[in-house]
Amino acid sequence: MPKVALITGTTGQDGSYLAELLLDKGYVVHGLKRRSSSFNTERIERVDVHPRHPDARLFLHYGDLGDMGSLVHLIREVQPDEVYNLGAQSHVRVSFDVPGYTADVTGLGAVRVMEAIRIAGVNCRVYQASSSEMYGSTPPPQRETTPFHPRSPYGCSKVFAYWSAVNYREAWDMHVSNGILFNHESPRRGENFVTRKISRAVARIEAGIQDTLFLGNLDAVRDWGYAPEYVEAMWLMLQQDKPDDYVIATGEARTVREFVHAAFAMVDIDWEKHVQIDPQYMRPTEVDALIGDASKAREQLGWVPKTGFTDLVRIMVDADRQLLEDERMGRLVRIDR
Ligand code: NAP
Ligand code: G4F
Repeated sequence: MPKVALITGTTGQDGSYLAELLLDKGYVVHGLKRRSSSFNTERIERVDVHPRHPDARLFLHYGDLGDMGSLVHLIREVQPDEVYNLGAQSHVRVSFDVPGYTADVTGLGAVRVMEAIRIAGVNCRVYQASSSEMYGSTPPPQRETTPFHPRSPYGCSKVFAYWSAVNYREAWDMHVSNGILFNHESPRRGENFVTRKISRAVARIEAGIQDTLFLGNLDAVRDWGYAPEYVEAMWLMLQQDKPDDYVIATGEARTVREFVHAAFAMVDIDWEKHVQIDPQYMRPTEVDALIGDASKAREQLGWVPKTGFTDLVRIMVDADRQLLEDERMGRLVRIDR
């Protein structure tokens, strides 16, 4: 019998790569998608065959992390072996505008998933998408034993979800693991996260359809990895006999300014002629530096990052140049089903 996985956040960057990875490994994959007034399944369209097709192994279900009933019904129905809780209001700046909503979906949502598993009485392994944002103002390098000091409603919500995951493991003997993932990017990254905002702007500026890129803090330091490699780490965590918590990171520190410089250099354009600072992108409290130490994941999971900073920037800029070209040629088709 193939293994059955349930992914919340399957329409997001990580959820889409994870669905592809698990399908490649022979899993049957169920994904939670929330109702939206416009299409939100674009990232998984390439692997999403019609559910009545005999080869179908990916099934999407309406539900919401704010709605306990939908989670209980779904878990009861699909009887998963593995649950990956990736769904979240995941934008740090936006979390200052919608703190209550972020706490509900990103924080309490994790509790709802774990409680729904208990109520449904399903014996499964759980991955909780924890974040380096939990370290906040604690200086780098950050590892599993580093104290948390979150600096945003998002970070606070993730700390709550992290400790809730630990508590479900200890109180109910559940196989729950936290992946403390540092920033990871890809051509599927949402367009309002800084790396994708930059790569998309570089393609548009090169094509002459945008002149200025407005950004916030260029001095922030991040440890940027390549998302498809990070979802492999999620899967590895759930293959361990014992649940545990792991930092996943490259250990390579770069500023936002360095990302801007590298991305514009790839199309031979002077970034200083096109980038302006807009205070609306500054955060009330910033996280100055996140640099991870993933030694535990290397030693216990055998996980190592493969894609370095320059290759990551190249992948993203190339993909956005190609996307723009496809859009201009009218090549993109949205599949309705
Ligand atoms: P993402 O692209 O923003 O995806 C978030 C997913 O959550 C989307 O599928 C979204 O649905 C879904 N979602 C939002 N609100 C929901 C709700 N109320 N009910 C159900 N689903 C909901 O995020 P990502 O980059 O893939 O990250 C995946 C997870 O890892 C998140 O929990 C994030 O906080 C965490 N994380 C990410 C990073 C990173 O660098 N990417 C690092 C550490 C931790 P829609 O498609 O409809 O919006
Ligand atoms: O790309 P960002 O929005 O990512 P941030 O805040 O680090 O959060 C991401 O990584 C976390 C892991 O540490 C995840 F948990 C979280 O879900 C998300 O995926 O911003 C990166 C840096 C920040 O310091 C921000 O202030 O870039 C700076 N920045 C400068 N200008 C900007 C901008 N960020 C955005 N989004 N937009 C700007 O114009």
